Amino acid sequence: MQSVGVRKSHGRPNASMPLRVDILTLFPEMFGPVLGSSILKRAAEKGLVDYHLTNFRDYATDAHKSVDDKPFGGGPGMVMMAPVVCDAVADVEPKDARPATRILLTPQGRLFDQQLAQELSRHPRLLLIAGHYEGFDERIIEGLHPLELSIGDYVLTGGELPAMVVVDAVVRLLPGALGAEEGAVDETFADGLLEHPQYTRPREFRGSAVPEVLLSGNHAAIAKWRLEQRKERTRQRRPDLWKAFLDPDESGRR
Ligand code: 9D3
Repeated sequence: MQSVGVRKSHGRPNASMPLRVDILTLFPEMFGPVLGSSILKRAAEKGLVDYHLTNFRDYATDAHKSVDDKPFGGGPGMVMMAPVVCDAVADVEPKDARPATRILLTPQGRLFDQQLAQELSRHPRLLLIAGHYEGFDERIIEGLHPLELSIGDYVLTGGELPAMVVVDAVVRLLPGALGAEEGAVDETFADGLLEHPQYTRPREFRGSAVPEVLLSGNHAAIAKWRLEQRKERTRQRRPDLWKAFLDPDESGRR
C-alpha cells in the first residue's frame, strides 16, 4: 500500500488517486462525445478521473434482452427492472475496492446544486444510474439505497443528460481540472451572487461602448463597479439568491 497524503481540502486521500466515475445506462454511446471533450477529457488525461461505462442491456437475462416492462397495476410507459439494475451494480462495484456513492437520476430526487457538487468532488467514487423510462422498480431503491438526484423541475427523456450534468459539475471541481486562471475562484454561486457583465474587444460594437471604468486601470474602482453590478443583477434576476445573500443563516448556503 502506498503512502497517502492527507489533503485538508479533499477527502480523497491522495490527489494522485483519480476519482472513479461509473455510469450505468442503456445509452453509453451518448456519453462518449461529452466525456471525450474539453475539460472532462483533459481531466482524465491528467489522471484526475477515470470514466467507466456499463450498458444495462448486458445484464438482461431473457431471450429478448429485456431491461424494462409494463408497470403492475397499469399506467403509461415502462419501468426499469430490478434484477437488471441490481445485477449490473453488483457486478460493477467489485471492479474497484473504493466504496461507491450510488446516485440514481430521477425527477423525484433531491435538487442537485453547487454545494452538492462540491461535496461529491471529495468522494473517491461515484456510481451514476441513468434510466430512460418512466421510472425504476421501487425495489431498486430499496436494495441500493442510492442518493436520488434531480437536476431541475422540467421533464427530460431520461437520466443520461442529468448524469452528464452531475459529472461535468463535479469533475471541473477536481484540483487541477481547470487552468490556474479559471480555477482561482469558483465564480457564480461560490458567494451566492451572479457574475458581473464581461467585455472584450472591440471597445465599441454597434454603437455600444465598453464601460469607461473597465478601461480606467483603477482596480479598486473596477472591483467596486463589478460588485455593484453583481448585486443589482442578483437582486433583479434571482430574488431567491438575493434573499440568501442578505440572510445567509436562513439559507444554509454559507
Ligand atoms: C409522468 C411522470 N413523469 C415524471 C415527471 C415520468 C417521467 C418522465 C421522464 C420519469 C422519468 C423521466 C425521465 N427523466 C429522468 O430520468 C430524469 C430527470 C428529469 O426528467 N428532469 C430533471 N432531472 C432528472 S434526473 C432524471
